[in-house]
Amino acid sequence: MSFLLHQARFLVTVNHLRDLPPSPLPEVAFAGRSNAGKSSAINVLCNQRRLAFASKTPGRTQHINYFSVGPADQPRAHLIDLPGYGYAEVPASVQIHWEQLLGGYLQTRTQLCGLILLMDARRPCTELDWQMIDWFASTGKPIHMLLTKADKLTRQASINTLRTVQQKLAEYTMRLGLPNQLTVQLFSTLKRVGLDDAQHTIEAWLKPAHQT
Ligand SMILES: Nc1nc2c(ncn2[C@@H]2O[C@H](COP(=O)(O)OP(=O)(O)OP(=O)(O)O)[C@@H](O)[C@H]2O)c(=O)[nH]1
Ligand SMILES: [Mg+2]
Repeated sequence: MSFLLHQARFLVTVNHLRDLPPSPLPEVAFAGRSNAGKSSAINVLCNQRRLAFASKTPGRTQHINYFSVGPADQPRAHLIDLPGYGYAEVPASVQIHWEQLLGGYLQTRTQLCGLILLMDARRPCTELDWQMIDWFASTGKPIHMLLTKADKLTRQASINTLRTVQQKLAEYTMRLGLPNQLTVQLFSTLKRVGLDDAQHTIEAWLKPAHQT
């Protein structure tokens, strides 16, 4: 099942929308607050230690990083590590650049099949997370949320958080009359929670039927 993601390599770093690869291959992007665990999730889902650069320093990933998946001589798709948002100690000019890069990419990139939105399970659904949901849900494409670092919560607390977020998403889609395109699960790279479900979702999005 995870065969596709387990063949992955770095492709390119992009800092401007005009530099996005012209490739028509389908892509899945990973977004979330700075430090939410995007780079760590890409590494674990691709079964590699240092594919995407994970760091204790928030704001480490400041550009759009592309990874190719599938056989090296015949890549089948791209995974995208997006710059984290909500990092306070960043100059306003840099913050504005990030927002334009991120918003532009999410709303205009036709190759993008779906968004993986990572939120720390201890503080999910912040204002900026809702802004990402608003931007992307309007495209009609699916968002799958990972409640990361679930290992930091007790089992009961993580289940309660999952239910609360599910409820909020159901209310949101109903209020906006959207199809049921928002899903959520618990996730931990440390304890390897939810890897199969996340891989399955991504690979289902990347299947050829989704490339239209
Ligand atoms: N306990 C725990 N820590 C995690 C988990 N996933 C990531 N971390 C830690 O969280 C920190 C941030 O992880 P990154 O993957 O670099 O986060 P990011 O979202 O890529 O951050 P930016 O690139 O700054 O946007 C690192 O110290 C990771 O080791 C997890 O499942 N459990
Ligand atoms: Mg990162």
